[in-house]
Amino acid sequence: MTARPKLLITRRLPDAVTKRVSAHYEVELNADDHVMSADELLTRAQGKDALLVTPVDKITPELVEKLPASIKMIATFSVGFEHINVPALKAKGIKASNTPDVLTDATADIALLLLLGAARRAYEGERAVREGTWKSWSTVYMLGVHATGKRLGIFGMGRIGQAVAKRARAFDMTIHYYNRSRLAPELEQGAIYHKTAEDMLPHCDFLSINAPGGPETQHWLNADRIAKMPDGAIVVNTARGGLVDDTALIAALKSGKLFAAGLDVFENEPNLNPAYRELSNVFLLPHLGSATIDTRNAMGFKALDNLDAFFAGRALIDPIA
Ligand code: 8YV
Repeated sequence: MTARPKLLITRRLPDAVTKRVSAHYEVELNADDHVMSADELLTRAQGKDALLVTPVDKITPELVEKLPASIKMIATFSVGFEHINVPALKAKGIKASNTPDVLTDATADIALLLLLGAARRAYEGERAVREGTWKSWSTVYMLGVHATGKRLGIFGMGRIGQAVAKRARAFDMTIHYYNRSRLAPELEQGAIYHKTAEDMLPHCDFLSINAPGGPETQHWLNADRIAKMPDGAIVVNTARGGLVDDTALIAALKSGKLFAAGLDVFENEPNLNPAYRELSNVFLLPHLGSATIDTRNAMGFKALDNLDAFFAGRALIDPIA
């Protein structure tokens, strides 16, 4: 029997995934699921053939430089891979994969939940009922923004953006989008393409952010861009916190320029800008985009499918390096 590949798994995996991986690999697990420092990761990577990481593990050029030569493959349990320095991996001949597709629906579902939750003041309403401050029905109590029939702008029309559009169509929303390249008509499905994001913003009663994170999109939604949106618009972010300039968004939520926001992701998670906690017109979730049992199992299995392919000498299914 050939030796089983040795794998360092940096965070706890769903049980079904741990069971499968343990049957085929010699695994080192992170028993208490803490976030490993770069030093710990490097120490525990000694003697391993591959790493299974998540976005909390920062695979920087410095870390890649110090990785033991035995590491040949890194699979990330995520679709986003801005935490992985791909050029550094390529330079060292290390392969890498991510987990696209399987989390598209779950993340788009959360975007709609945030869109509706922000528009209809779900957080304030929930709190009023729970805390007993709801005294009587009234024609003018806790009025929100009507979503059906409004215009939704999507920044980043990849798989998740398209799945958000599909759901928004059920609310008779008109879809506007900005993407690096225009989609084919069968994917566009009548959505209105804008050559620049700036052209799209005045049409956004709602804005859903669905573009990848990283230096190119850092603080994309800033004060200038918010100023281009209609007054009383609503922002939803299920992509990466770094796309939003928190100071600008918080100012717009405070001034009433924006009616509300729904956020599942934050810069420096979980240490979000504390001003968000003080605002009642922001609907906050702790990065739950892909957090369903089915989806997290599927993400784990996809990461393993890629590792299996690599160790069987086949091409990766979802290569990023
Ligand atoms: C995950 C995500 O919750 O896949 C991604 O890029 O942001 C989320 O779906 C998380 O990153 C799991 O590792």
